[in-house]
Amino acid sequence: MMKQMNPAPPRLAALLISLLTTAACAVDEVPTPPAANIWPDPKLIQELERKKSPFHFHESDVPKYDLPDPLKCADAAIVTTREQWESKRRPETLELFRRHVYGRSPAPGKVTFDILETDAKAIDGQATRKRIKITCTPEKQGVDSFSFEVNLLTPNRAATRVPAFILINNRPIASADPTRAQKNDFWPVEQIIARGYATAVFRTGDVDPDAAGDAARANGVRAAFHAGVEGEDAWATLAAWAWGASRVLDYLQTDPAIDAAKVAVIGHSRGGKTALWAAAQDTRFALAISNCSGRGGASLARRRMGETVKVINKAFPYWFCDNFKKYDDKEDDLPVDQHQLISLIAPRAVYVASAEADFWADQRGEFLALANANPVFTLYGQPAIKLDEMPPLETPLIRGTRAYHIRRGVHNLTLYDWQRYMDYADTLWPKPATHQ
Ligand code: GTR
Repeated sequence: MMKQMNPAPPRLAALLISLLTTAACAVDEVPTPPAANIWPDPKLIQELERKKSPFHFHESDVPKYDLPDPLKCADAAIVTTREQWESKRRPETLELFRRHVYGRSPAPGKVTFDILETDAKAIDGQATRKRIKITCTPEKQGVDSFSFEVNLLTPNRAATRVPAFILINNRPIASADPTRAQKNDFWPVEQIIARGYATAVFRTGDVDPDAAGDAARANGVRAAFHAGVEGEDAWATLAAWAWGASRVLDYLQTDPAIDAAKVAVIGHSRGGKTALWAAAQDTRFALAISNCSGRGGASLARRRMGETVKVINKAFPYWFCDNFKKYDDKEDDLPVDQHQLISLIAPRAVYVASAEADFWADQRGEFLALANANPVFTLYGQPAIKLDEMPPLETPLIRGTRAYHIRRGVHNLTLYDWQRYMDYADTLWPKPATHQ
């Protein structure tokens, strides 16, 4: 187990930051973040107290916990090189997440694409929109194939292949409408295209219904692809959606407008959990973006803040594999925690973001999972993130291939978030000279 440094409680941290920054100002005149930017605002805590919120939101409620060491192998050997990580502990870690958390996904079988519609003058002529049907046929003969649709918008002014963001849309079509009849900052396509990126979107429910029960399951990909993936570690809905994101990437690899080595997978909340699991398994994703993903996403389960394992398993019993239910109220028994999920993405890029008032998702737990992935990222020469350097509001922390911000406001995916993600992508993937 890794020694878990206890981050300073928020008010103490605020005081320390203000003392330290005051001292720094006296010497260097370094501008300090206004006190109002320090998270959490005590008023938010008071509001939760007033409402008698039944979940834990005080830092003092976090139990003492030890995180599994991401570099420690099943035979107790400690990984010291990238090669050992990639050949030994990374596969072991993936297997633990498959077996205990998200379940085991099947191979996609034969994957084919049909362009159902092309509009070369989308968004006032700024973009080309394609609607594509993706069909996957299991290897086993006599089994039904499964199809779902994705929409892709690419900038018309691009002179070369462009990077793309795949949005996993867990909300109604109005939140991410490819026709742009309805506009919503959940998917600000106009801005994405204006900044020279392509973007694809698919709806989670088209891959696997976001509902419990056999009737729902019968309408999803898990009905067609069940052979070899049954039992307590069979794939569940989040894994099915992640599998869908990989199929979208299969298509993007064939599209001449896309630079498939520069594809980000992004999701909000349940979509954010999915984005992380997709990128953990599928190393073709160059960047994973977890927006307010919370429990089962970026936040550390062992902190038991906000939504706990038991609560999420009760509310959404079909999101995780059956084995995950064994950890209700037993977070310390989990053989992995979410810093290891983020470690699986190393050295590729991961951006984790939280919202100021989203205590249910455990904002600090999200930051700490990112920071506690240090041992694996540093194996690749990436800089470390200190456990006590959670940044002030709307002050992104960029550390090599990891980034984090906490935005003002509530649980949502907003234009502010997208702007920061694109700013970060700009640094990862500088625009070629030919690109206007
Ligand atoms: C919440 C749930 C979270 C999160 C979110 C969402 O109700 O408790 O785990 O996934 O929904 O997807 O909107």
